[in-house]
Amino acid sequence: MSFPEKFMWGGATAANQYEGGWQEGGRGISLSDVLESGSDRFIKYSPSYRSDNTHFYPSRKASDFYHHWQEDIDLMYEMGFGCYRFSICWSRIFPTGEEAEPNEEGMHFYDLIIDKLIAYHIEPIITIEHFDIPLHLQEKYNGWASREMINLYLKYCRTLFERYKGKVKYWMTFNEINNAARLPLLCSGVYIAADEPFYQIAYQSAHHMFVANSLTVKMAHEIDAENQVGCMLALSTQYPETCRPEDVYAAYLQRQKSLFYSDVMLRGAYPYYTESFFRELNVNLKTEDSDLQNIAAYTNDYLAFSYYRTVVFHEGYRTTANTGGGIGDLNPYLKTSSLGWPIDPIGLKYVCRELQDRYGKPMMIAENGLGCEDNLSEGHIHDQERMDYLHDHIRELENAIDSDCNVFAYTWWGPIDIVSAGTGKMSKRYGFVHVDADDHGNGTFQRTRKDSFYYYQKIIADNGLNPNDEAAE
Ligand code: BGP
Repeated sequence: MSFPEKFMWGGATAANQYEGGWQEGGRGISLSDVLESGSDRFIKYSPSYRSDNTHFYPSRKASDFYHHWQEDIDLMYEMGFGCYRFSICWSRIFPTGEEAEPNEEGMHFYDLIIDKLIAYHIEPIITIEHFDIPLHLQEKYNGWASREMINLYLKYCRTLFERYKGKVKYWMTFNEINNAARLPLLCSGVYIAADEPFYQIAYQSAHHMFVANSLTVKMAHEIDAENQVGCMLALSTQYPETCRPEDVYAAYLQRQKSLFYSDVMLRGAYPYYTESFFRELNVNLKTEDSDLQNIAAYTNDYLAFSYYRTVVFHEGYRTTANTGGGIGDLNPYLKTSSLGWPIDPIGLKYVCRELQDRYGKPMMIAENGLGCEDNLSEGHIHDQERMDYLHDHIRELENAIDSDCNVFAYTWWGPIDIVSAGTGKMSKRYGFVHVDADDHGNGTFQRTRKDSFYYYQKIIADNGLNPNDEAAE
């Protein structure tokens, strides 16, 4: 068996890490434009950002897709992409988020991209919000902490659904929504001061996002019955560190904290464990009458998730919010990448089966990839580490599909080098295509195909791994 004939191979990017052009085409300032590169990236933004030339704000230039989109889509086509997942920058459409009418120049930019993808038979898959709210909405409302965000988001969604009706079918509401109570500034545009009730604010924000998600599904289906709206979560998993029942139980509870989000959005209700979970965290949700009805009535059509690495978890492990680090320790049975991330292809199969069991909905691997530093030698990049990672994950994905997991698409993260969300640096590269830019945004931005470019091209052409081709073994 293996990959179905219509399986969609492609890549995924996010505007805030790839697009650049931060002050062009009438675009408003986005929260991501004021997040510095460096260790404080997730917890604060510089109040002096408007005049600050001493810090580097990686999103502002990113990979300059804004000026390279034609060339980049040509490269995607050359690799054989059947789909491309990308996000729209909200502040390019509504510069502050509060305008009545969209910014036509911003819309036009995405029109061109979508039309070119369609001309190449590359299915556009749009993330409506990927770590990227208009800065104004952060400053005025503290992002999703405020209920006001729901209507502003729905106005933005309506604009997209109406404009791209008949052109775009696949949508995702929020990137990695289950980071809302881990990285609230990045995920939901919410700043929580040290003396504020962290979980109360974070989960209240998540509730607003759940309501917005359900109403977005409703709206998308009303505008075009063909629309498919996914939810998107980070679902790399944690194993128990030992077989001590205490550790096994702790790892299970930790997993529930993530699956909580998909339980709400795919099963249409807060799960049974919500009450005890919220009691423990002192969370009291404020809801309106119709919220739970909408959540029940409008569940997502598919589950998209990112999968990078797995870690181990033990009783008493303290997860710290806002750090962006992995949640758990290294697994001694796994090798790590050159940048220290554990590599666990079997975990991908495990997670696919777990999620198939739990939800039985179509699934998409929305992000998978290896970030490492590349060496350019005489114009070539021999990125064997990346090819090995790709090969091993595709092999296990194939196994999952062979055992009837319903996965319909795979989009490699950052197929053309982009800025890392975690580090804010360019030197952590995921691409099959190198972008000549350094950690300070200097460079020619020239694109160069790496060895992995041809390797992925072959995987796509063969619709999976060719058993006779052991190149990356
Ligand atoms: C996911 C995000 C992406 C991304 C990726 C890789 O959490 O959705 O935006 O960048 O992780 O992480 P990093 O860039 O930190 O290596």
